[in-house]
Amino acid sequence: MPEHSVAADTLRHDWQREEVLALYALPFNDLLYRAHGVFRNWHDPNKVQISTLLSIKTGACSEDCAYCPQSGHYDTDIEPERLLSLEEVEQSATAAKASGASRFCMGAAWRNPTDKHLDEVIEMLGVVRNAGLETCMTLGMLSREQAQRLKAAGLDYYNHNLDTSPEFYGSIITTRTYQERLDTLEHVREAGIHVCCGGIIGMGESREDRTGLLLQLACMPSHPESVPINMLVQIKGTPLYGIEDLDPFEFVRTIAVARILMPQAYVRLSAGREGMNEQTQALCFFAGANSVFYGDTLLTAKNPAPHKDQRLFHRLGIEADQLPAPEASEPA
Ligand code: SAM
Ligand code: DTB
Ligand code: SF4
Repeated sequence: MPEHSVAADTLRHDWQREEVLALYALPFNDLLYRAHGVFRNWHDPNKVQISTLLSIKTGACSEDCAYCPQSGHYDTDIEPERLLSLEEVEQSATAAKASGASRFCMGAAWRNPTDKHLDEVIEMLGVVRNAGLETCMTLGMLSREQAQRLKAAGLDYYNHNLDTSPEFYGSIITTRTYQERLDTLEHVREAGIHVCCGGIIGMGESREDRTGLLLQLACMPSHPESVPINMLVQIKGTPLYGIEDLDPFEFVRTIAVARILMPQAYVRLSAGREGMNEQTQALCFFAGANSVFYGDTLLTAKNPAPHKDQRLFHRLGIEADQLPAPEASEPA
């Protein structure tokens, strides 16, 4: 927290459903004014943290997450791939560092890693740390022992999303329970790894469900250090393909409410930026988003091209980690 910001808002873990629904129901300007005030109290509003993603093991996943192009249950255009080699990971990490990212997040399409997988990803961790990057992994469910092994190997963050409210969850995923997700999050927290946990908006859930997700996050004994708010990326072949688009203002409201409930967290404007115009992204940054994924690809889906992001940040006067200034000759 910057020194000037003796926070007026205290960290609360007892948010009530009615309070959160009332925030959502505020006139848009009132909600953004309030969220932006909280944002300024806790953070430099002109700074954005950037993470780069790498899919270290793609596709053929046993889970049936209805949004996911990597689920083996659906016929999507994803070509399954084996676990990447150490050299491939090293190359990507070096490139991410050179392009200005501060954190490198490795994702695997697993329900959970086996202990052998864990040996392999722990080697990858060493390579990424050597490249001078903070490390993050998202590998599915973890046992208590596995979380401890990752901590001992120097993992900084673990991403494991709740995705939606407990009530809506069953219509999106049937192959693992909400409680199993909460258990993994507890193992990660207990091991002393920073928690990255959020969800997906625009899956046909109601505002009650968005509220339910944010309540779960905000009522944890410690708020996640990082809260990714993903806009559903609709992928052909998945059950959610073709669902009605969410009003972008409702997405901005969700960022604003997350910022108010979890003042200290990095709220990440995550997947879905490629389908979002720059004005909507700017509103998200005003409402309190202070982290993004940077690089041409997310795990498998498209993300804005780096030169576009550099231009956007430049136009908004936003400083993003160690990103270079945009080249005058870059295409718009
Ligand atoms: N397999 C691991 C797991 O599910 O825990 C880790 C990788 S998984 C792809 C990481 C997260 O990406 C999911 O929890 C989900 O929130 C997000 N995600 C996947 N597909 C998405 C999509 N089409 N749109 C938005 N977010 C998506
Ligand atoms: C998160 O919340 N979003 C990222 C990251 N955590 C791992 C993943 C988004 C995936 C979008 C679809 C794809 O690229 O396959
Ligand atoms: Fe598998 Fe993760 Fe995709 Fe679910 S979100 S299908 S667990 S890769």
